[in-house]
Amino acid sequence: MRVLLVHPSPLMYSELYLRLEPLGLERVAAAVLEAGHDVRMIDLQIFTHRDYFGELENFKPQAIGFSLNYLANVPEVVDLAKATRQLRPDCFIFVGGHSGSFIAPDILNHAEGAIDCVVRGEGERVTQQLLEGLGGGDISKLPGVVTAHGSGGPPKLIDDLDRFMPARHLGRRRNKYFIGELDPCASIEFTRGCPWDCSFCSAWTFYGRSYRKSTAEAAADDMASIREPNVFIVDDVAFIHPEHGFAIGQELEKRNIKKRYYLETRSDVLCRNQEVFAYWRRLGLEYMFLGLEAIDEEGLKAHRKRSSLGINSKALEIARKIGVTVAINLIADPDWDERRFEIVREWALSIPEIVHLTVATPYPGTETWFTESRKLTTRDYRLFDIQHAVLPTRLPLNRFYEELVKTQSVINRKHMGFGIIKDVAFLVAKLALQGQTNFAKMLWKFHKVYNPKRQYGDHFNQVKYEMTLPKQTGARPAGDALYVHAPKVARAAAAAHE
Ligand code: B12
Ligand code: SF4
Repeated sequence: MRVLLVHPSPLMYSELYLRLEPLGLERVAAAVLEAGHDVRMIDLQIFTHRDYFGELENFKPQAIGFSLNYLANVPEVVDLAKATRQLRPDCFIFVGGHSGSFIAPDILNHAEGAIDCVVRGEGERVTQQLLEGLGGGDISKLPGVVTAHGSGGPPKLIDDLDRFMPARHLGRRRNKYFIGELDPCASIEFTRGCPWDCSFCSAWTFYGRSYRKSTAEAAADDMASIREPNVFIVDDVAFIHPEHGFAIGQELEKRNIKKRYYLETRSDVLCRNQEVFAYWRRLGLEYMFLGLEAIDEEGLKAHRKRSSLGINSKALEIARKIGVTVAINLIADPDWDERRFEIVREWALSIPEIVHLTVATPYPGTETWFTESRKLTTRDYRLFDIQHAVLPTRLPLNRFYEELVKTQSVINRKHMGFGIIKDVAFLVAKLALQGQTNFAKMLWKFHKVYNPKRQYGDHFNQVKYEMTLPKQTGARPAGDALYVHAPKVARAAAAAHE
């Protein structure tokens, strides 16, 4: 069967700091290839809608799978599915991915028949079964599959993370993937899931709070297949188990692999396992993303971060000692006033690290979707990108964005002092000589992307598809209602009954 897999367009954040390969889609593509199908992939972060329709003409796919990791992409994917249905009425159209998994019935409703099913959870194995089922089976009985006529119950986790290595060769114009000055940059996955349970995050609810690892050999083989000199490690929290990080590193050394790396981790993990991060520094670790989220104990508690200010500052000291550049994330609450923004600016200017602000956003899959007592001010999916305020702001909305953008640009300017500009100019020139211009373009785009008028104006766009409002109960929902993949206890009980 001819199968086309599609990643939707970039959101605001990716217009600026990064653009990364669709690793989830590449894993699903590997599984579809293994099942013997003819597969193509198109990434609309790089290609246009026109290219997509061109692909429909040329390739004439019999099945099309859209990746919906981000809520803000829902309207785009639903509209593309509707247009595709008009052009190719017999084509089987399905959707999968992180956010899609939490709102499957809503997606089917919006699509009015243009989407045949939503695949919840990990897509590799079930997509193989789905395509096989199109030959005559009842696909609505497959675990994780939701159709307008019924659902096959909760999805199953794949047994082996090593089995479906990303089909990177299906990606075109890979030189467009970058993160900051790591240009070009590939992505890799060593582990899946997160054992913590922060109230604003859906990484743990998606994977049923499980945490799985690939073998060190498979991780190193995957790395060896990457051509790019830079690699972003997509794990939610890198090196929770230090022995795993050491084992992968040793395999890389055996294969003489040298690259520059960017990873994400937690402060307490960095403090606890500093040796493994120091070791990776020697292997080429350059940048680290730390979600500190708040600069006061009250905020850390509200996000259920299970960390403390003491641990956060110790983590920053360790990163400085090791020599890794840290990008910090803080969550800006819509309730912030001018004074609060001022405090954050002062704090951010007092430390050498890069600080990013995201806006507190309850979304399906998070606990705050149910517990947040403030009413959402919008039902527009496109605003649920953690760069817009979807809860009532204490300041007038336009003032909130002015403060947000001012804070972000003041912080960014600190990294643009004269000495640094010289270094940046050197880097831009060096990359340009290698034909890489993503980083250079990013530097000039800040004011176009982070523009308070643009962000405020986004609230007045016509809304075609409205989100279903949460049943705000003030409490975490009972049982497994919060999860896509059932947590271990429930999985064990289900297996005992099988
Ligand atoms: C890497 C990553 C990114 C990369 C994205 C690279 C890319 N182009 O895909 C970057 C750094 C660019 C990024 C950016 C953002 N991200 Co992000 N990101 C992640 C992260 C950490 C890992 C994703 C990943 O690659 N996992 C590994 C692969 C193998 O898994 P996967 O993609 O989930 O794919 C599996 C399934 O979802 C499914 N699947 C996926 N696609 C498809 C398609 C079909 C057809 C099928 C059947 C199945 C299927 O099968 C795959 C294999 O099992 C996740 C957290 C997480 N744990 O998922 C957050 C996450 C997805 N991101 C999140 C957010 C909020 C963002 C931003 C909006 C942040 C911001 N500050 O603005 C931006 C916007 C991105 C954009 N679209 O432009 C949220 C999602 C929130 C939401 N509900 O919308 C997450 C869940 C983080 C969180 N803790 O809340 N992100
Ligand atoms: S914010 Fe990080 S540590 Fe907390 S649950 Fe999400 S991925 Fe895990």
